[in-house]
Amino acid sequence: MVKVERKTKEVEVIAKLNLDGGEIEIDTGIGFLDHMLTTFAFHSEMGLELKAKGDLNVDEHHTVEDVAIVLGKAFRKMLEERKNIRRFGSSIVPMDESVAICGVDISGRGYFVLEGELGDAGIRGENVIHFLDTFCRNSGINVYLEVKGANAHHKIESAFKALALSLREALKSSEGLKSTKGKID
Ligand SMILES: [Mn+2]
Repeated sequence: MVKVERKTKEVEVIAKLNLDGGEIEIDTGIGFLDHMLTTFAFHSEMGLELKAKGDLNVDEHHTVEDVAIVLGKAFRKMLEERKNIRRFGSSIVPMDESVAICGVDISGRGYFVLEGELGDAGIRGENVIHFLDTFCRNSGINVYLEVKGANAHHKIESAFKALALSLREALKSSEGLKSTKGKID
């Protein structure tokens, strides 16, 4: 289990992450983000306790960003102790008329690519993109995501589920380090 805290004049975040499972309890003050993070933790079979208190009177941006920074740093910390993993994972997750196609490489080099339009659901689509991009850069995880469909809630939720399933696969143990150069970064 790792614990990461971040406190700025805009947002306070505290997160406990356990890649091997455990309690899931999310309270960011943004209902939709709580829903996505709960779904993410549940389907990735991780334990995640995350509390954030941000300046939602301004808008959701700072809270979304700082939660992604903390979650990303928690992953990076956990990955330092877990080198022998499959590294790659992928999944296709439909949700009614929508579908998300996701591939991840736990490469140590954070990069996020999105194909498709998310649209606005409980939070603005641009903030979902900002969340995923910030998470990737802070965790060192490379995520490719393709989303199709009509309903923004479905598209975003299928994206979080697809990311969860891809990471669950990529984090499974392997024999030895999965890198021909002998180093992940
Ligand atoms: Mn939903």
